[in-house]
Amino acid sequence: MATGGMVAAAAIVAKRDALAALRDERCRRTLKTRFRDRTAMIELHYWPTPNGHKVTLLLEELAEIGHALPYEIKPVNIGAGEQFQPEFLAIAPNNRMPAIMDTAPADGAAPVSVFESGAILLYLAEKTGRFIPSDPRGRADCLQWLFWQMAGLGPMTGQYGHFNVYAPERIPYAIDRYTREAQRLLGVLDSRLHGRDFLLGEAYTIADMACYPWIDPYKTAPIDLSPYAEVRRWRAAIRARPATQRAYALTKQVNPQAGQRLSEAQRRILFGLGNAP
Ligand SMILES: N[C@@H](CCC(=O)N[C@@H](CS)C(=O)NCC(=O)O)C(=O)O
Repeated sequence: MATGGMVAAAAIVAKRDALAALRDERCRRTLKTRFRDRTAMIELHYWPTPNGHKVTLLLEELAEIGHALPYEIKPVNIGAGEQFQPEFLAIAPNNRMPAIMDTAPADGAAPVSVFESGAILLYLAEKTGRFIPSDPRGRADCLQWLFWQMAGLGPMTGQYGHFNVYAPERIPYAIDRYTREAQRLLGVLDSRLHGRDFLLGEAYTIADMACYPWIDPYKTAPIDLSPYAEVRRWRAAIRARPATQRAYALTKQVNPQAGQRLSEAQRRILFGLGNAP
């Protein structure tokens, strides 16, 4: 009887210790999360794709010049349909990443969320006063190239990639159309870069950061860059920047499968073929 009582008491003690350990572990995790959240000013909802890279290019450049905006990556696995989750849609109603949440906006009020990569670049450049000219002429120049990328280079090269890499059948008209359009835009960029280090001249700006990831982004359908010597020179200069190296190094950390062929399930999710969650 006495032995039975001791066994029961020992079981109670063991259970109590286990519960205490669990509580400690929960507390430790909560503190860790809180600590992380408190130091990260920008939550970056991101997946390593050309539009995602634009934002990490800027955040890493800011760190490089001593104006770091501490950021925390919240992965949005677009191949798994995470862009359709209600919490993400609440800040990015277009169900596309990237998006950011600025938890320390300049006015000290509630956090600010921004979607669309161009708007994010502009928001962060204005917040820090870096990588965008402050004079009205320079600013207009920067904005026209930023918008050119958002409305032209990005979408046209994206369609080039879609019809060359992802389309289930070969559609010569679409391939021709977007190849010619991508080439035309590369020609425009090449002319602009003639006699200039970067799009605006000597200064590297968010306009360059928006364009860079969209120069020949498809390894399995490379665009022939040989006619565009200025683009190649400019691209090599950006690629060599330490911030660029760090931004692109995030690719495999966030998505170890980056660069692999899409599965059928991923294609259905990404191309709106009816299986989005
Ligand atoms: N114009 C948007 C485009 C963003 C975009 O297309 N993001 C892609 C990845 S590069 C995406 O989230 N795709 C998810 C989907 O297609 O469902 C921007 O520049 O932010």
